[in-house]
Amino acid sequence: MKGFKTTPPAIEATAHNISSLTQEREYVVQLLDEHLHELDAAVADFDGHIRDLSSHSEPASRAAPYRNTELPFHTDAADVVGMYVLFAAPDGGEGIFASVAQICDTLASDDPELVEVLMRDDWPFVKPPTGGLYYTRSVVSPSPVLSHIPEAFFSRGFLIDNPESNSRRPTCVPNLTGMQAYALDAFNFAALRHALEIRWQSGDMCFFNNRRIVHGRNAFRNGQSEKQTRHILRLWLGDHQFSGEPPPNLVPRWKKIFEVRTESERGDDLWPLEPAP
Ligand SMILES: O=C(O)CCC(=O)C(=O)O
Ligand SMILES: [Fe+2]
Repeated sequence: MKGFKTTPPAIEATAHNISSLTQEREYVVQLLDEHLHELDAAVADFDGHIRDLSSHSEPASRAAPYRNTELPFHTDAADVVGMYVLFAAPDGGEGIFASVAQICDTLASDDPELVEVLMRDDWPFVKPPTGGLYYTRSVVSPSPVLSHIPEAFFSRGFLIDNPESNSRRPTCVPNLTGMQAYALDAFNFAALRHALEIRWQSGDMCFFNNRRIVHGRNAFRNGQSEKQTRHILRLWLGDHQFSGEPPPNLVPRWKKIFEVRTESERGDDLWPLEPAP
């Protein structure tokens, strides 16, 4: 397996295809089978090793993806996300996916105010991309390239205090209003109603439009052997041509992640091949 920080053309083309295809259709989840092992090297180009590391040091401080607990619906920081399932869990760990447009349609027919609340620029997110304690922006925004299509950009950890996290929400940061908390719950329940659940098998690959699909996973239990230890490689891919810029507040974060680096800047920069303990 190679670990150089480059994005091979095959993967760049995949990001492009997913973005362009999902202009037409609600969403596409592409699964490839385990015979495509020649793609191993390409997909290993990223440091997103998703594994339960809670038995390593300081288990209480592990961020949610690196535990074996449920991950509620959220988006990552990318236009397209790729996942390569090195090993699936013998028990649980299914991926769950739901279309943001379908969720918003459901909310709009239940109570149109919910969509308005989600689209208002007053949600208090911690960890601003440009520093400071918090900033405000919307949870759902209209696509900059397809104005009627809603896109989502959020994860609950940035909006709600989590007693299990090592970075607790500072007390001076505003909490969600009652209406925001209600809208976030309603979003989650609507997503569950439309969810596509994927029971991963080792060797599966999946690429999806991270701006138009929210994702999560069920809790899982690993088995005894390495092959029964759930391990997913996660890629974040940018595709400005089809997706356009994210909401203005997130542009600095996207730029930092997807800035084009010259060959010399890359140097012998390597992605870690093992999950960090
Ligand atoms: O473990 C999974 O299936 C997904 C992990 C995930 O969503 C993340 O790390 O952002
Ligand atoms: Fe994620």
